[in-house]
Amino acid sequence: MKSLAYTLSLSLLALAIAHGDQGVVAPRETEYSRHEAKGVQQLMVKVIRRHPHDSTSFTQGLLMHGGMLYESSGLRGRSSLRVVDLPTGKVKQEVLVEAPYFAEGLSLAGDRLIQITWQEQKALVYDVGSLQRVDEFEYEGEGWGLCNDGNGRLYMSDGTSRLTIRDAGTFRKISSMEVTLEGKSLRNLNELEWVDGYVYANVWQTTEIVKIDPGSGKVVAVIHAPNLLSAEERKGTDVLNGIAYDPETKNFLITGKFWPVLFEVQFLEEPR
Ligand SMILES: [Ca+2]
Repeated sequence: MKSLAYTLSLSLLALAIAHGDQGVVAPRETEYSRHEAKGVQQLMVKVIRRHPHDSTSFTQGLLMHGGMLYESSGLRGRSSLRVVDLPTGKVKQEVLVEAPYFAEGLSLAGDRLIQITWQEQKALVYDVGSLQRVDEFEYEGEGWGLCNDGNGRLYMSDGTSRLTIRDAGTFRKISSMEVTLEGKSLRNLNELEWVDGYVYANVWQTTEIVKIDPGSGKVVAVIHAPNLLSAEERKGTDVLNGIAYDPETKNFLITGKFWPVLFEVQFLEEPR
């Protein structure tokens, strides 16, 4: 007879598969705990400031540009692209994304915003100033997260342990890479951000962010971000998702799906 834990883990797995990136599942630590990943730097989150965040936003993409926050919000029939004022959390500009598109990751390439979609195999392209849709690209597979290396290449996640590298102008696939933590494939890579030569990725269904060396695909640091929300704030929320970087303050901005708060943070070594 299978143990209860085994049955439970299978049930959780079935739930995760059934819901994909749309699922509403409580955050839990990744199977690669800090104890198992001894050779990897362990970082914690220091909260610098808390900003209001629209708790109706199912955050799938997040970036800073020109002092404003750009956010892609998901769910079929409710998806949108927003420009958000960071200190107030107010949505200054919004474009709705029609069904059947389920908006996911977001990145900036030149003066164009590229918003990928979960299962629709289409990237929607907008003029960053007007938010007018100006183009679209097709691709194969799922779309989860997207970031730009600032050197003509986009990195895209699809929920697996692979990142696809694409031309930022044409969206054509250049190559792909396997992301590993201590030699094991690390799946469920979600929202992405490129900062100072590294890819930062939310790991779906966990309260962890990983820092990836794009040269080797190896995780070089695990950032632990548990318990950011109070018990009261946590009600009705989904998982941690969304990483942006503010070059002005050199702080990271992190939030989650339906989270009422966006956290301005720094990643620091854990005190010993
Ligand atoms: Ca991002």
